[in-house]
Amino acid sequence: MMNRSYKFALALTAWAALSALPSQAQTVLKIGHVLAKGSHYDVGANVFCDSLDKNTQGRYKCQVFTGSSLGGEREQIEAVQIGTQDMVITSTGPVGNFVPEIKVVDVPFLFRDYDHARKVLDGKIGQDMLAKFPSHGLVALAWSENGFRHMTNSKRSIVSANDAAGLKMRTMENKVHMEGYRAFGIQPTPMAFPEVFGALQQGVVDGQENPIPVILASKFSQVQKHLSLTGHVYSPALILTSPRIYNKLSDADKKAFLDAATESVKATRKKVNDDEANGIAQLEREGMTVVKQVNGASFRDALKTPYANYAKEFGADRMNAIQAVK
Ligand code: EAX
Repeated sequence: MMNRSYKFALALTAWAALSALPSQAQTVLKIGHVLAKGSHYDVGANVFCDSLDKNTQGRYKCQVFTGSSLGGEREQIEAVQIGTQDMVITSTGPVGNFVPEIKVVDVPFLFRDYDHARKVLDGKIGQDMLAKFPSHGLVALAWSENGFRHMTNSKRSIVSANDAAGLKMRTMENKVHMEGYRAFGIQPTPMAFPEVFGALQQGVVDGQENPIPVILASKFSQVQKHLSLTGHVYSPALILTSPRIYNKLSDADKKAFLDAATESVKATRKKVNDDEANGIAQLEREGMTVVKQVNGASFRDALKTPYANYAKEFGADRMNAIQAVK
């Protein structure tokens, strides 16, 4: 039978041994995006966090801030740059204002389809662009995905480009998009994403353009009657952090971040595939009138002048190299 003092000595020894163990330093990363819980960005953010937690044995965890709670995409990118936010999953919409070298990806009709876009971005062309971020105070862990953008509006069905003419459409703060949309006869109104639902609801703008996953997650069917599957732009997304965080990581932890980003992108792309397959029927059930076959040639033909300008700005060779990827 152990006497009391022996038990106390035993407990004291155990406590001393345990407290000598290296404490598991834990970092909780603040990651934000502008879409609703359950959206393709949110699926990607949570898969990133779960994978990172597992890959680092709990040393790195995340707190996900959804629904523009940390502001619009431009604001969140700025916050990552200055260090008040650790990560953001964002479309490339405002990114060209921070990293001009990637603006070419926003050219309308540059990408043929999802397979083409994913091959370009995951290949040398896309990976070389990611290498441009650190000199602009950002680290791009991977290309993620927003999707092919389609037009919605409250006025009329859009079949050809001239049906869009005269409509006041919200656009992202993206000059490449705006130049192309002007050529369709649209009045582009650049606006941060958090303001879009309200602007549509109050009729400040007639319409907007976004991928099916965004239209679904943002419940635009409540404020927009018409959807036209124009697919006029492929909208990449990015998983961004800052050199302040990334450069202090060990090689093993850098790999853990990159592997978590790879898992995140797989999950986001799967959610985009699912939303593309099921979302249009859902939006019809929610009351939207959907034009499934648009006159794509009318939109492409309208882009002759912008394309000459894009070639001047980005280099015809660079654009041809992207389009040559099979
Ligand atoms: O990134 O601003 C936009 O229209 C974006 O597509 C949306 O915020 C998702």
